[in-house]
Amino acid sequence: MMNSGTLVDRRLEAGHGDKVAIRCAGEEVTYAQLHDRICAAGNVLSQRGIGREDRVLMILDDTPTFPTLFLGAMRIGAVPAPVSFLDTTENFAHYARDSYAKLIVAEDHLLGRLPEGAMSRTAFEELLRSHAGLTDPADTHPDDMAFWLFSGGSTGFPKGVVHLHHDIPYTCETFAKEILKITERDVTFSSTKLYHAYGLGNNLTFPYWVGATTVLRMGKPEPRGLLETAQANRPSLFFSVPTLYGAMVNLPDAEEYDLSSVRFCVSAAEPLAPEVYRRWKQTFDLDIVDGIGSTEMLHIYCSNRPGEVQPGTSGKPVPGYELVLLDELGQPVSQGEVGNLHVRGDSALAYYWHQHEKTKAAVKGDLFFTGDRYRENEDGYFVYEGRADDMIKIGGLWASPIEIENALVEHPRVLEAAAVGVDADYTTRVKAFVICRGEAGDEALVAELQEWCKSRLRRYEFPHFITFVDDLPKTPTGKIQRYKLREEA
Ligand code: 3SK
Repeated sequence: MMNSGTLVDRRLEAGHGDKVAIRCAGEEVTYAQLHDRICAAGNVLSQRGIGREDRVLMILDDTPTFPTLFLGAMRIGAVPAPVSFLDTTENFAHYARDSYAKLIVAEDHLLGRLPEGAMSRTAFEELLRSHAGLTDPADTHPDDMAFWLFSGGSTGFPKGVVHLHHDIPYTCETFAKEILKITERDVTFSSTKLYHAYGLGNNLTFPYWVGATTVLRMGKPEPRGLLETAQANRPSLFFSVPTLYGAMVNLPDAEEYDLSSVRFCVSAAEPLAPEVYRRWKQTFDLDIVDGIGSTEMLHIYCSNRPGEVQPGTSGKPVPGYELVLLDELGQPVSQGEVGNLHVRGDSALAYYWHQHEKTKAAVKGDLFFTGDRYRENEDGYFVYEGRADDMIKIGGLWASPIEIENALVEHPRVLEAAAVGVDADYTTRVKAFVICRGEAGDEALVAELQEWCKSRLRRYEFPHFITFVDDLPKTPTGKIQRYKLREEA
Protein backbone atom coordinates (compact mmCIF):
# COMPACT_ATOMS: atom_id res chain seq x y z
CA MET A 1 0.00 0.00 0.00
CA MET A 2 1.09 3.57 -0.63
CA ASN A 3 -1.17 6.50 0.11
CA SER A 4 0.17 10.02 -0.37
CA GLY A 5 -2.62 11.30 1.87
CA THR A 6 -0.61 9.95 4.83
CA LEU A 7 2.27 12.43 4.52
CA VAL A 8 1.42 13.94 7.88
CA ASP A 9 1.07 10.55 9.65
CA ARG A 10 4.80 10.12 9.10
CA ARG A 11 5.39 13.27 11.18
CA LEU A 12 3.32 11.93 14.08
CA GLU A 13 5.17 8.61 13.90
CA ALA A 14 8.44 10.59 14.10
CA GLY A 15 7.17 12.36 17.25
CA HIS A 16 6.69 15.74 15.55
CA GLY A 17 3.03 16.27 16.56
CA ASP A 18 3.72 19.55 18.41
CA LYS A 19 5.82 21.02 15.64
CA VAL A 20 4.25 23.92 13.72
CA ALA A 21 3.34 22.75 10.22
CA ILE A 22 1.63 25.91 8.94
CA ARG A 23 1.79 29.61 9.68
CA CYS A 24 -0.95 31.60 7.98
CA ALA A 25 -2.36 35.06 8.72
CA GLY A 26 -1.05 35.05 12.29
CA GLU A 27 -2.37 31.56 13.12
CA GLU A 28 -0.37 28.37 13.60
CA VAL A 29 -1.37 24.76 12.93
CA THR A 30 0.72 21.95 14.41
CA TYR A 31 1.28 18.60 12.70
CA ALA A 32 -1.07 16.93 15.24
CA GLN A 33 -3.81 19.49 14.52
CA LEU A 34 -3.27 19.12 10.79
CA HIS A 35 -3.57 15.35 11.11
CA ASP A 36 -6.91 15.76 12.95
CA ARG A 37 -8.15 18.12 10.24
CA ILE A 38 -7.13 15.71 7.44
CA CYS A 39 -8.97 12.82 9.13
CA ALA A 40 -12.04 15.03 9.61
CA ALA A 41 -11.91 15.98 5.93
CA GLY A 42 -11.84 12.27 5.03
CA ASN A 43 -14.94 11.78 7.21
CA VAL A 44 -16.78 14.73 5.61
CA LEU A 45 -16.09 13.39 2.12
CA SER A 46 -17.02 9.78 2.97
CA GLN A 47 -20.30 10.91 4.52
CA ARG A 48 -21.15 12.73 1.30
CA GLY A 49 -20.72 9.49 -0.65
CA ILE A 50 -17.34 10.35 -2.10
CA GLY A 51 -15.09 7.34 -2.53
CA ARG A 52 -12.17 5.91 -4.43
CA GLU A 53 -11.18 7.73 -7.62
CA ASP A 54 -13.99 10.29 -7.26
CA ARG A 55 -12.72 13.74 -8.16
CA VAL A 56 -12.94 16.66 -5.73
CA LEU A 57 -12.44 20.00 -7.47
CA MET A 58 -10.62 22.47 -5.21
CA ILE A 59 -10.79 26.19 -6.05
CA LEU A 60 -8.97 27.47 -2.98
CA ASP A 61 -6.47 30.11 -1.99
CA ASP A 62 -3.48 29.20 0.23
CA THR A 63 -4.89 28.60 3.74
CA PRO A 64 -4.88 25.49 5.98
CA THR A 65 -8.07 24.38 4.18
CA PHE A 66 -6.01 23.52 1.10
CA PRO A 67 -3.68 20.86 2.61
CA THR A 68 -6.56 19.58 4.75
CA LEU A 69 -8.77 18.83 1.77
CA PHE A 70 -5.97 17.81 -0.60
CA LEU A 71 -4.57 15.20 1.81
CA GLY A 72 -8.00 14.27 3.26
CA ALA A 73 -9.30 13.40 -0.22
CA MET A 74 -6.26 11.27 -1.12
CA ARG A 75 -6.46 9.60 2.28
CA ILE A 76 -9.83 8.03 1.43
CA GLY A 77 -8.66 7.19 -2.12
CA ALA A 78 -10.51 10.12 -3.73
CA VAL A 79 -8.72 12.39 -6.20
CA PRO A 80 -8.24 16.08 -5.41
CA ALA A 81 -8.01 18.34 -8.47
CA PRO A 82 -6.88 21.84 -7.42
CA VAL A 83 -7.15 24.81 -9.79
CA SER A 84 -6.44 28.52 -9.49
CA PHE A 85 -9.05 30.59 -7.64
CA LEU A 86 -8.09 33.42 -10.05
CA ASP A 87 -9.18 31.46 -13.12
CA THR A 88 -12.09 32.32 -15.44
CA THR A 89 -15.71 31.26 -15.00
CA GLU A 90 -15.48 29.47 -18.36
CA ASN A 91 -12.52 27.40 -17.16
CA PHE A 92 -14.27 26.61 -13.85
CA ALA A 93 -17.16 25.13 -15.87
CA HIS A 94 -14.66 23.14 -17.94
CA TYR A 95 -12.88 21.74 -14.84
CA ALA A 96 -16.18 20.66 -13.29
CA ARG A 97 -17.45 19.06 -16.51
CA ASP A 98 -14.20 17.45 -17.64
CA SER A 99 -13.36 15.91 -14.25
CA TYR A 100 -16.93 14.72 -13.42
CA ALA A 101 -16.22 16.28 -10.02
CA LYS A 102 -18.44 14.81 -7.30
CA LEU A 103 -17.77 17.81 -5.09
CA ILE A 104 -16.47 21.34 -5.60
CA VAL A 105 -15.04 23.25 -2.64
CA ALA A 106 -14.31 26.90 -3.41
CA GLU A 107 -13.51 30.25 -1.87
CA ASP A 108 -16.79 31.78 -0.63
CA HIS A 109 -16.80 34.70 -3.08
CA LEU A 110 -16.65 32.30 -6.07
CA LEU A 111 -19.89 30.42 -5.40
CA GLY A 112 -21.97 32.61 -7.74
CA ARG A 113 -19.68 31.61 -10.64
CA LEU A 114 -19.84 27.86 -10.01
CA PRO A 115 -22.30 25.03 -10.72
CA GLU A 116 -25.01 24.54 -8.11
CA GLY A 117 -23.98 22.38 -5.16
CA ALA A 118 -20.48 23.82 -4.84
CA MET A 119 -19.49 24.16 -1.19
CA SER A 120 -17.87 27.28 0.26
CA ARG A 121 -14.63 27.10 2.19
CA THR A 122 -16.47 28.39 5.28
CA ALA A 123 -19.10 25.64 5.05
CA PHE A 124 -16.38 23.02 4.62
CA GLU A 125 -14.50 24.36 7.68
CA GLU A 126 -17.73 24.14 9.72
CA LEU A 127 -18.24 20.52 8.66
CA LEU A 128 -14.69 19.67 9.75
CA ARG A 129 -15.61 20.66 13.31
CA SER A 130 -18.57 18.28 13.42
CA HIS A 131 -16.75 15.34 11.77
CA ALA A 132 -13.78 14.86 14.07
CA GLY A 133 -12.38 11.33 14.48
CA LEU A 134 -9.67 9.15 13.01
CA THR A 135 -10.00 7.94 9.41
CA ASP A 136 -7.99 4.93 8.28
CA PRO A 137 -6.21 5.60 5.00
CA ALA A 138 -7.50 3.69 1.96
CA ASP A 139 -5.05 0.94 0.97
CA THR A 140 -4.25 2.54 -2.37
CA HIS A 141 -1.69 1.05 -4.74
CA PRO A 142 1.44 3.13 -5.55
CA ASP A 143 0.17 3.23 -9.14
CA ASP A 144 -3.40 4.31 -8.31
CA MET A 145 -4.58 7.69 -9.52
CA ALA A 146 -3.85 10.11 -6.65
CA PHE A 147 -4.48 13.70 -7.77
CA TRP A 148 -4.77 15.88 -10.83
CA LEU A 149 -3.26 19.20 -11.73
CA PHE A 150 -4.18 21.23 -14.78
CA SER A 151 -1.70 22.36 -17.39
CA GLY A 152 -1.52 24.49 -20.51
CA GLY A 153 -4.48 25.96 -22.27
CA SER A 154 -2.68 27.92 -25.02
CA THR A 155 -4.91 26.06 -27.47
CA GLY A 156 -8.22 24.99 -25.96
CA PHE A 157 -8.94 24.30 -22.32
CA PRO A 158 -6.27 23.30 -19.77
CA LYS A 159 -5.57 19.55 -19.70
CA GLY A 160 -6.05 17.38 -16.60
CA VAL A 161 -2.63 15.90 -15.72
CA VAL A 162 -3.13 12.61 -13.90
CA HIS A 163 -0.59 11.82 -11.16
CA LEU A 164 -0.21 8.61 -9.17
CA HIS A 165 0.43 7.98 -5.46
CA HIS A 166 4.12 7.19 -6.00
CA ASP A 167 4.84 10.54 -7.67
CA ILE A 168 4.92 12.71 -4.53
CA PRO A 169 7.51 10.63 -2.59
CA TYR A 170 9.66 10.54 -5.73
CA THR A 171 9.94 14.35 -5.93
CA CYS A 172 10.55 14.57 -2.16
CA GLU A 173 13.44 12.11 -2.35
CA THR A 174 14.97 13.75 -5.42
CA PHE A 175 14.73 17.55 -5.74
CA ALA A 176 13.76 18.23 -2.12
CA LYS A 177 16.38 15.97 -0.51
CA GLU A 178 19.20 16.19 -3.05
CA ILE A 179 19.08 19.83 -4.15
CA LEU A 180 17.23 21.70 -1.39
CA LYS A 181 18.65 19.39 1.31
CA ILE A 182 15.48 20.21 3.18
CA THR A 183 15.25 19.26 6.87
CA GLU A 184 12.78 19.71 9.71
CA ARG A 185 14.64 22.92 10.65
CA ASP A 186 13.55 24.63 7.43
CA VAL A 187 10.77 27.17 7.02
CA THR A 188 9.47 27.35 3.44
CA PHE A 189 7.73 30.22 1.68
CA SER A 190 6.58 30.12 -1.94
CA SER A 191 5.05 32.93 -4.00
CA THR A 192 3.61 30.27 -6.33
CA LYS A 193 0.38 28.96 -4.89
CA LEU A 194 -0.45 25.45 -3.77
CA TYR A 195 -2.76 24.63 -6.69
CA HIS A 196 0.31 24.73 -8.97
CA ALA A 197 2.85 21.87 -9.07
CA TYR A 198 5.71 24.20 -8.13
CA GLY A 199 3.88 25.63 -5.10
CA LEU A 200 2.51 22.21 -4.11
CA GLY A 201 6.04 20.83 -3.72
CA ASN A 202 7.55 23.99 -2.23
CA ASN A 203 4.93 24.63 0.41
CA LEU A 204 3.20 21.31 1.03
CA THR A 205 4.73 18.00 0.04
CA PHE A 206 8.44 18.84 0.59
CA PRO A 207 8.07 20.45 4.04
CA TYR A 208 5.60 17.81 5.25
CA TRP A 209 7.93 15.03 4.07
CA VAL A 210 10.58 16.15 6.58
CA GLY A 211 8.51 18.00 9.21
CA ALA A 212 9.48 21.55 8.27
CA THR A 213 7.25 24.63 8.75
CA THR A 214 5.45 26.36 5.86
CA VAL A 215 4.31 29.95 5.53
CA LEU A 216 1.06 30.40 3.59
CA ARG A 217 0.04 33.79 2.24
CA MET A 218 -3.39 34.59 0.88
CA GLY A 219 -4.21 36.75 -2.15
CA LYS A 220 -2.52 37.48 -5.41
CA PRO A 221 1.28 37.45 -5.08
CA GLU A 222 2.63 40.99 -5.35
CA PRO A 223 6.24 42.09 -4.79
CA ARG A 224 5.92 44.22 -1.66
CA GLY A 225 3.54 41.81 0.07
CA LEU A 226 5.93 38.92 -0.60
CA LEU A 227 8.92 40.75 0.86
CA GLU A 228 6.88 41.80 3.90
CA THR A 229 5.69 38.23 4.50
CA ALA A 230 9.22 36.91 4.11
CA GLN A 231 10.67 39.49 6.51
CA ALA A 232 7.97 38.79 9.11
CA ASN A 233 8.10 34.97 8.94
CA ARG A 234 11.83 34.42 8.40
CA PRO A 235 11.77 31.53 5.91
CA SER A 236 14.96 29.58 5.24
CA LEU A 237 13.90 28.55 1.70
CA PHE A 238 12.28 31.14 -0.55
CA PHE A 239 10.66 30.10 -3.84
CA SER A 240 9.51 32.44 -6.57
CA VAL A 241 9.57 33.05 -10.32
CA PRO A 242 11.65 35.37 -12.53
CA THR A 243 9.02 38.10 -13.04
CA LEU A 244 8.46 38.40 -9.30
CA TYR A 245 12.20 38.32 -8.48
CA GLY A 246 12.56 41.15 -11.02
CA ALA A 247 9.63 43.09 -9.55
CA MET A 248 10.84 42.63 -5.94
CA VAL A 249 14.41 43.70 -6.61
CA ASN A 250 13.16 46.68 -8.62
CA LEU A 251 11.31 48.18 -5.66
CA PRO A 252 13.15 51.40 -4.81
CA ASP A 253 13.55 50.34 -1.16
CA ALA A 254 14.17 46.62 -1.84
CA GLU A 255 17.42 46.47 0.13
CA GLU A 256 15.63 47.59 3.28
CA TYR A 257 13.89 44.24 3.58
CA ASP A 258 15.62 41.73 5.83
CA LEU A 259 15.93 38.33 4.13
CA SER A 260 18.82 37.18 6.31
CA SER A 261 16.90 34.05 7.41
CA VAL A 262 16.98 32.64 3.85
CA ARG A 263 19.56 29.89 3.06
CA PHE A 264 18.99 30.35 -0.68
CA CYS A 265 16.23 31.18 -3.16
CA VAL A 266 14.78 28.99 -5.89
CA SER A 267 13.40 30.03 -9.27
CA ALA A 268 11.48 28.09 -11.92
CA ALA A 269 8.72 28.52 -14.53
CA GLU A 270 10.83 30.69 -16.89
CA PRO A 271 14.59 31.06 -17.21
CA LEU A 272 15.96 33.66 -14.84
CA ALA A 273 17.73 36.47 -16.72
CA PRO A 274 21.39 36.72 -15.54
CA GLU A 275 20.78 40.43 -14.89
CA VAL A 276 18.01 39.68 -12.37
CA TYR A 277 20.22 37.03 -10.73
CA ARG A 278 23.06 39.58 -10.37
CA ARG A 279 20.86 42.34 -8.99
CA TRP A 280 19.21 40.00 -6.47
CA LYS A 281 22.60 38.73 -5.29
CA GLN A 282 23.90 42.29 -5.03
CA THR A 283 20.85 43.48 -3.08
CA PHE A 284 20.28 40.55 -0.71
CA ASP A 285 23.56 38.64 -0.89
CA LEU A 286 21.52 35.53 -1.76
CA ASP A 287 21.90 32.91 -4.47
CA ILE A 288 18.92 32.13 -6.70
CA VAL A 289 19.03 28.50 -7.74
CA ASP A 290 17.30 28.37 -11.13
CA GLY A 291 15.78 25.15 -12.42
CA ILE A 292 13.21 23.75 -14.79
CA GLY A 293 10.26 21.57 -13.97
CA SER A 294 6.77 20.96 -15.20
CA THR A 295 3.31 20.05 -14.04
CA GLU A 296 3.72 16.80 -15.97
CA MET A 297 6.94 15.84 -14.11
CA LEU A 298 5.41 17.24 -10.89
CA HIS A 299 8.46 19.29 -9.92
CA ILE A 300 11.97 20.37 -10.90
CA TYR A 301 14.09 17.80 -12.78
CA CYS A 302 17.03 19.99 -13.83
CA SER A 303 18.54 22.53 -11.50
CA ASN A 304 21.50 24.61 -10.49
CA ARG A 305 22.99 23.80 -7.10
CA PRO A 306 23.47 26.31 -4.26
CA GLY A 307 27.00 27.69 -4.46
CA GLU A 308 27.50 26.34 -8.01
CA VAL A 309 25.06 28.50 -9.97
CA GLN A 310 25.85 29.31 -13.60
CA PRO A 311 23.58 32.30 -14.29
CA GLY A 312 21.60 32.00 -17.52
CA THR A 313 21.39 28.21 -17.27
CA SER A 314 18.88 25.74 -15.79
CA GLY A 315 21.72 23.75 -14.20
CA LYS A 316 22.24 19.99 -14.40
CA PRO A 317 19.88 17.00 -14.13
CA VAL A 318 18.50 16.38 -10.65
CA PRO A 319 19.54 12.91 -9.37
CA GLY A 320 16.71 10.53 -10.29
CA TYR A 321 16.08 12.20 -13.65
CA GLU A 322 17.72 11.75 -17.06
CA LEU A 323 17.65 14.44 -19.72
CA VAL A 324 17.85 13.62 -23.43
CA LEU A 325 18.14 16.13 -26.29
CA LEU A 326 16.75 14.82 -29.57
CA ASP A 327 16.61 16.29 -33.07
CA GLU A 328 13.49 16.44 -35.25
CA LEU A 329 14.06 12.82 -36.32
CA GLY A 330 14.29 11.62 -32.73
CA GLN A 331 18.09 11.17 -32.83
CA PRO A 332 20.36 12.44 -30.01
CA VAL A 333 22.05 15.76 -30.88
CA SER A 334 25.78 16.21 -30.30
CA GLN A 335 27.15 18.09 -27.29
CA GLY A 336 26.53 21.84 -27.65
CA GLU A 337 23.76 21.48 -30.23
CA VAL A 338 20.19 22.55 -29.58
CA GLY A 339 17.61 19.77 -29.33
CA ASN A 340 14.13 18.98 -28.07
CA LEU A 341 14.32 18.26 -24.36
CA HIS A 342 12.95 14.90 -23.18
CA VAL A 343 13.05 13.78 -19.56
CA ARG A 344 12.92 10.40 -17.87
CA GLY A 345 11.94 10.07 -14.19
CA ASP A 346 9.36 8.28 -12.10
CA SER A 347 7.25 11.30 -11.15
CA ALA A 348 6.01 11.68 -14.73
CA LEU A 349 2.29 11.98 -15.38
CA ALA A 350 0.33 8.81 -16.11
CA TYR A 351 -1.57 10.53 -18.94
CA TYR A 352 -3.64 13.59 -19.85
CA TRP A 353 -7.27 13.00 -18.94
CA HIS A 354 -9.54 12.82 -22.00
CA GLN A 355 -6.58 13.65 -24.24
CA HIS A 356 -5.39 10.45 -25.84
CA GLU A 357 -3.74 12.14 -28.84
CA LYS A 358 -1.92 14.73 -26.72
CA THR A 359 -0.75 11.98 -24.38
CA LYS A 360 0.69 10.02 -27.31
CA ALA A 361 2.44 13.16 -28.61
CA ALA A 362 4.09 13.90 -25.25
CA VAL A 363 4.70 10.51 -23.60
CA LYS A 364 7.17 8.37 -25.57
CA GLY A 365 7.60 5.21 -23.52
CA ASP A 366 9.34 6.40 -20.37
CA LEU A 367 10.44 9.70 -21.97
CA PHE A 368 8.34 12.83 -21.61
CA PHE A 369 8.68 15.46 -24.34
CA THR A 370 8.79 18.80 -22.52
CA GLY A 371 8.18 21.04 -25.55
CA ASP A 372 11.34 23.01 -24.63
CA ARG A 373 14.49 23.49 -26.71
CA TYR A 374 17.77 23.20 -24.82
CA ARG A 375 21.50 22.79 -25.35
CA GLU A 376 24.08 21.36 -22.95
CA ASN A 377 27.10 23.67 -22.58
CA GLU A 378 30.73 22.57 -22.22
CA ASP A 379 30.34 22.41 -18.40
CA GLY A 380 27.30 20.12 -18.59
CA TYR A 381 24.81 22.89 -17.70
CA PHE A 382 21.56 23.00 -19.67
CA VAL A 383 20.79 26.28 -21.44
CA TYR A 384 17.22 27.13 -22.38
CA GLU A 385 16.68 28.20 -25.98
CA GLY A 386 12.89 28.67 -25.89
CA ARG A 387 9.71 26.70 -26.29
CA ALA A 388 9.84 24.50 -29.37
CA ASP A 389 6.91 26.53 -30.70
CA ASP A 390 8.40 29.93 -29.66
CA MET A 391 11.68 29.58 -31.60
CA ILE A 392 12.06 32.11 -34.39
CA LYS A 393 13.36 30.97 -37.80
CA ILE A 394 14.91 33.85 -39.73
CA GLY A 395 16.30 33.19 -43.19
CA GLY A 396 16.77 29.53 -42.28
CA LEU A 397 18.57 30.29 -39.01
CA TRP A 398 17.11 29.72 -35.57
CA ALA A 399 16.93 32.56 -33.06
CA SER A 400 16.13 32.05 -29.41
CA PRO A 401 13.67 34.58 -27.91
CA ILE A 402 15.43 34.09 -24.57
CA GLU A 403 18.81 35.35 -25.82
CA ILE A 404 17.15 38.43 -27.33
CA GLU A 405 15.17 39.11 -24.15
CA ASN A 406 18.25 38.65 -21.95
CA ALA A 407 20.18 41.15 -24.09
CA LEU A 408 17.34 43.68 -23.84
CA VAL A 409 16.95 43.46 -20.04
CA GLU A 410 20.65 44.15 -19.61
CA HIS A 411 19.92 47.67 -20.90
CA PRO A 412 19.35 50.02 -17.93
CA ARG A 413 16.07 51.37 -19.39
CA VAL A 414 14.48 47.91 -19.83
CA LEU A 415 12.47 46.30 -17.05
CA GLU A 416 11.05 43.33 -18.98
CA ALA A 417 11.01 42.18 -22.57
CA ALA A 418 9.49 39.51 -24.80
CA ALA A 419 10.52 38.65 -28.36
CA VAL A 420 8.52 36.91 -31.08
CA GLY A 421 8.84 36.33 -34.82
CA VAL A 422 6.52 38.29 -37.13
CA ASP A 423 5.97 38.20 -40.87
CA ALA A 424 7.32 41.33 -42.58
CA ASP A 425 8.15 41.89 -46.25
CA TYR A 426 7.80 38.18 -47.06
CA THR A 427 10.28 37.20 -44.38
CA THR A 428 10.36 36.72 -40.61
CA ARG A 429 11.65 39.51 -38.38
CA VAL A 430 12.04 39.83 -34.62
CA LYS A 431 9.57 42.02 -32.80
CA ALA A 432 10.24 42.91 -29.15
CA PHE A 433 7.68 44.07 -26.61
CA VAL A 434 9.42 46.11 -23.93
CA ILE A 435 8.35 47.41 -20.53
CA CYS A 436 10.44 50.49 -19.74
CA ARG A 437 12.02 51.38 -16.47
CA GLY A 438 11.21 55.03 -15.61
CA GLU A 439 9.97 57.30 -18.41
CA ALA A 440 7.98 55.98 -21.39
CA GLY A 441 10.03 54.81 -24.39
CA ASP A 442 10.35 56.86 -27.59
CA GLU A 443 11.89 56.59 -31.07
CA ALA A 444 15.34 57.47 -29.73
CA LEU A 445 15.15 54.59 -27.26
CA VAL A 446 14.06 52.21 -30.05
CA ALA A 447 17.17 53.09 -32.04
CA GLU A 448 19.37 52.80 -28.93
CA LEU A 449 17.99 49.36 -28.06
CA GLN A 450 18.46 48.15 -31.62
CA GLU A 451 22.11 49.22 -31.57
CA TRP A 452 22.51 47.64 -28.12
CA CYS A 453 21.19 44.32 -29.45
CA LYS A 454 23.28 44.47 -32.62
CA SER A 455 26.42 44.70 -30.53
CA ARG A 456 25.45 41.73 -28.36
CA LEU A 457 23.57 39.29 -30.60
CA ARG A 458 24.00 37.67 -33.98
CA ARG A 459 23.15 40.25 -36.64
CA TYR A 460 19.86 38.62 -37.76
CA GLU A 461 18.59 38.43 -34.16
CA PHE A 462 18.27 42.16 -33.46
CA PRO A 463 14.65 43.34 -33.10
CA HIS A 464 13.53 45.11 -36.27
CA PHE A 465 10.42 46.25 -34.42
CA ILE A 466 10.12 47.40 -30.83
CA THR A 467 6.85 48.28 -29.13
CA PHE A 468 6.67 49.73 -25.62
CA VAL A 469 3.97 48.16 -23.44
CA ASP A 470 2.81 48.43 -19.82
CA ASP A 471 2.36 44.71 -19.33
CA LEU A 472 3.18 41.32 -20.86
CA PRO A 473 0.65 38.47 -21.02
CA LYS A 474 1.70 35.77 -18.53
CA THR A 475 0.51 32.53 -16.98
CA PRO A 476 -0.21 32.59 -13.23
CA THR A 477 3.38 31.46 -12.56
CA GLY A 478 4.84 34.20 -14.72
CA LYS A 479 5.61 32.37 -17.97
CA ILE A 480 5.38 34.85 -20.83
CA GLN A 481 2.59 33.82 -23.22
CA ARG A 482 4.44 34.59 -26.45
CA TYR A 483 1.66 33.02 -28.52
CA LYS A 484 -0.61 35.89 -27.39
CA LEU A 485 1.99 38.43 -28.51
CA ARG A 486 2.32 36.64 -31.85
CA GLU A 487 -1.46 36.84 -32.32
CA GLU A 488 -1.36 40.55 -31.45
CA ALA A 489 1.57 41.22 -33.78
O1 3SK B 1 7.58 25.62 -14.71
C1 3SK B 1 8.34 25.06 -13.94
O2 3SK B 1 9.57 25.23 -14.03
C2 3SK B 1 7.78 24.14 -12.85
C3 3SK B 1 8.61 23.80 -11.83
C4 3SK B 1 8.15 22.95 -10.85
C5 3SK B 1 6.91 22.45 -10.88
C6 3SK B 1 6.08 22.80 -11.91
C7 3SK B 1 6.52 23.64 -12.90
C8 3SK B 1 5.57 23.98 -14.03
